[in-house]
Amino acid sequence: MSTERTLVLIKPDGVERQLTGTILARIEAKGYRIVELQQVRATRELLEQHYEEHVGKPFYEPLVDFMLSGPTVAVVLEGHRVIEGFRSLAGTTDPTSAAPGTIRGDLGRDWGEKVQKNLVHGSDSVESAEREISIWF
Ligand code: DAT
Ligand code: MG
Repeated sequence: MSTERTLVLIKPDGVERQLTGTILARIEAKGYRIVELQQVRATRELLEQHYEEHVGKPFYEPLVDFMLSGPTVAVVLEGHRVIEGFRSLAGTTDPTSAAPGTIRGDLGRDWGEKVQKNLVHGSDSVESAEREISIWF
């Protein structure tokens, strides 16, 4: 039984740069099913729950301010090993070193600011996925 669900966010940089369709097309082309999708304005409270593991880190406040800067598209995906699979499609956290062929590697921009504008979020485990889906939906 390896059909999983994961939470994907298209972050404000992705929405602002009108890459929502491009990113969703890559996800669908891989064969993952979109089971929920909504564009939302996150609140500070929601982000504090979502990023609870990062509260107190030096990049936390700039990260939250960035996530408050515009709408986010929240998506629930379903598919075979989709948690690992989406993170593989997304590429590593830092867009400068993310591999070509990945969303972050091909499209992400690190402007040298405090927060990397790395376009997407993907849950990193079954437990995080369940927790994050319940926060956003
Ligand atoms: P990921 O989004 O790849 O799961 P993460 O959970 O470690 O990465 O961090 C969450 C977000 O915080 C990440 O997408 C961008 C930002 N971030 C992480 N590490 C950072 C750092 N060292 N400097 C600036 N921003 C960082
Ligand atoms: Mg993470």
